[in-house]
Amino acid sequence: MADLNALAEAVTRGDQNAAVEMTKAALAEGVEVKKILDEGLIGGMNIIAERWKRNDVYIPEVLIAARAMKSATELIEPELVKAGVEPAGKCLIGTVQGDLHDIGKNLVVMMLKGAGFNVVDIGVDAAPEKFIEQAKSAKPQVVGMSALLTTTMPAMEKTIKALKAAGVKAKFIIGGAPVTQGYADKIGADGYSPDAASAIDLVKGLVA
Ligand code: B1M
Repeated sequence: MADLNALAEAVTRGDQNAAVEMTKAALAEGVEVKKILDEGLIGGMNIIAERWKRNDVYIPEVLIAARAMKSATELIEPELVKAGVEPAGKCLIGTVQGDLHDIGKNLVVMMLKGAGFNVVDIGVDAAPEKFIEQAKSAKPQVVGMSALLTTTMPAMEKTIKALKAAGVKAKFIIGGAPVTQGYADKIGADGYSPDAASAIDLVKGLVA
């Protein structure tokens, strides 16, 4: 019988082959796809997120866990669509204009996907106009901005102002090494998180 705890364990170990094989077996046994996703795959990513917050694991372990989760999720995506399983929420994320750093942003995207969110990633060096255009078509509940340079932090304020002026109804969150809660408050962001694992809690709180 399918063991979803073992699947979660395989994800936390970053064991891509085991995660894929166990997901295939669970599907073949007729286990509900939402159960495979929630208890097996998201379950595993939740464990790794908690370990990362406690500094029990580091970025490479998170990346390989996310890779295992991604491969297994690809198998169940068509079934999820058929079953009409709703994502936990929708987010749009990009690195702001002038900034090419995307390692942290990509981690945030992976962790959110791991937590069951539908994420639209608009890449790096994203101008306010790009955020507006993509937000208008994707209609996310949360728009996230990443910046790694002190010189590109002001682009976050510019982007939030432009999104608000364009009438985009979403919560705006920011992050990146030089960013602080004080800066988020100053520029009118709805939230800030210091790392990708706590970004999940932040986004969950904002969409609740
Ligand atoms: Co750049 N770089 N870099 N760089 N780079 C830094 C940021 C720097 C601190 C290095 C230094 O001087 N000590 C410095 C910035 C100084 C400053 O502004 N105060 C710097 C500089 C100056 C530059 C250039 C200007 C260098 C040059 O050309 N003269 C140039 C700028 C290019 C540009 O963007 N226009 C540049 C270029 C590059 C590379 C292209 C070579 C490369 C980026 C590759 C890539 O991202 N694909 C690079 C790298 C790798 C770094 C360092 C070494 C590492 C950054 C990183 O990936 N960290 C960095 C020095 C350092 O940090 N030690 C440095 C790991 C990552 C997981 O952490 O991104 O902080 P981080 O993300 C965290 C959190 O911040 C948070 O969650 C993540 C995971 O926990 N988070 C969010 C991030 N975004 C979030 C969004 C959220 C929530 C949380 O909600 C939306």
